[in-house]
Amino acid sequence: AAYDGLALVELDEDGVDKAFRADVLAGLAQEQKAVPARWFYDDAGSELFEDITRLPEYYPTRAETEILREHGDEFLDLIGPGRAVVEFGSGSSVKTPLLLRAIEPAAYVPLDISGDFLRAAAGDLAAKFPGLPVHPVEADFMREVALPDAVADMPKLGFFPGSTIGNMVARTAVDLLRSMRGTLGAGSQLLIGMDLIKDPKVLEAAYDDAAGVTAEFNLNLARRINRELGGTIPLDKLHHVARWNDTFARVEMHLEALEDIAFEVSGHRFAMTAGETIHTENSHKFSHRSQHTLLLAGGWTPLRRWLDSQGRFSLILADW
Ligand code: AVJ
Repeated sequence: AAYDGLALVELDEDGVDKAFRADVLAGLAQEQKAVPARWFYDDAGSELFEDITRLPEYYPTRAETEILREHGDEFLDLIGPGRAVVEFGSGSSVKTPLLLRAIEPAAYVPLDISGDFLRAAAGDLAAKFPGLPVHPVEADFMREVALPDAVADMPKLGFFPGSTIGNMVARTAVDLLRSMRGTLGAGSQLLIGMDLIKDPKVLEAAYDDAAGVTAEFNLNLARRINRELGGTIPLDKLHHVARWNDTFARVEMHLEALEDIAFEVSGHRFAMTAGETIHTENSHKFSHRSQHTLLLAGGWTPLRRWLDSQGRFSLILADW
């Protein structure tokens, strides 16, 4: 089952995102129903994710931001000035400036599949760093991307924060690391955020907060299916589940049917029995060793790891 993967937006005659419909129809037809996590992020979903990053239980954003704030001098020592920073994803308004301020880059190249997010983020950044050339590229970064000519001769630093790599199963994560290597080229470095394995209770709370924001985020996916794909999923009969899967070392999010239900999506009929779930997200967690193994399998040699003060999250610098 494909739980991840990206593609540029293509609409059909009715203005429906073709890839969204194809992913949902194929995913709901599987034995274990599943919808890829990338579909969480419509406008409402993106705002809910912003709310998640401020929850007391959701430590990754705060922990990674702390690392970026604390170690600027070492970033400058190990990365050096004059690199083109290529960010995989359109960038966070807090984390990206912390990195750019520390390392004195020669250019900033955000890559994102969503042109709207990309242009907004690039505009904000350019305003904060008036002298810095910003070259946004609208692209699917799961594949190798041709970077703008303007940065061709600059050494590159790839930046992939947030433990977004954790959304991918190992095979997809390795494919992505290898295409990043191709995109960035010889002599490049990669600065990547990776979350750590810890007490399953802490992990499950981070994905099932007391205020119910993550539950809303998860249910918003079903709401989006109903709105954009003419769905009749009964939202009040689904409930949010976050559970640690020790075999795969990941937190899984599911939408679980509270009773037997039947519904339609785009004219196709589906049924769920009580207790059956739609698998909506994987968030893989790592040991120090498994981080190295994954990076090495993707063609990257780890140079240095930083942890936050509570040892919950890591940022790793690797080179070609
Ligand atoms: C944005 C993929 C890093 O997996 O922690 C947060 C998304 N999902 N709460 C994560 C998410 C539920 C997040 N990433």
